Amino acid sequence: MAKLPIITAPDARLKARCTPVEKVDDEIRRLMDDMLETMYDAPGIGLAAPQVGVTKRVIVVDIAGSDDKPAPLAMANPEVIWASEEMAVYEEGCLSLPEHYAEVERPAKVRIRYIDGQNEIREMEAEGLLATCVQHEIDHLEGTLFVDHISRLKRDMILRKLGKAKKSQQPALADAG
Ligand code: K1U
Ligand code: ZN
Repeated sequence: MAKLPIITAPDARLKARCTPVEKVDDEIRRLMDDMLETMYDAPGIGLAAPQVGVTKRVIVVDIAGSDDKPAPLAMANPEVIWASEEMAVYEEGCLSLPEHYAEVERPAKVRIRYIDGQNEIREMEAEGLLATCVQHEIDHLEGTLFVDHISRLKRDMILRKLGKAKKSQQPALADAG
């Protein structure tokens, strides 16, 4: 397994619509394993392939706490096939928007269809933090970030701060590009 670098905003690669996986083969299983290692190391509770520069429809999630047994989920082509009318609000973070958080409202329960690591089609129902996290990760596959669900004023403020931070970390690269 390998730890992969996580892309931070602003970056065009985070705005891309990802392509479906045709089959979960060794290459995709390797990507899933690398993404899990990267997520645990960050640490985070989810990660989507575009965050590590891969525009494929692959996500990983594990909302187990540090004292609990790990409960990793790796999904290819995840899709929401049912969402509750009931909504829930969670304070969301994102490894691609480090140190920024905002409350986001999403369906409280969802049913997800996906392909697992053995190339089997599966369905699962999620609620609470798991439902929020899976929806957040599926959004990444469409090039949508949690800041796209909040006011334009707050979004622009967060992206401006991240842009400035990036420029000050890599002045030579930013000036050249
Ligand atoms: O997509 C990502 O960048 C991962 C993101 C997932 C997420 C968090 C909160 C609500 C919805 C989706 C994160 O994991 S941010 C880090 C985080 O939430 C966390 C880190 C350590 C312990 C517990 C949570
Ligand atoms: Zn995210």
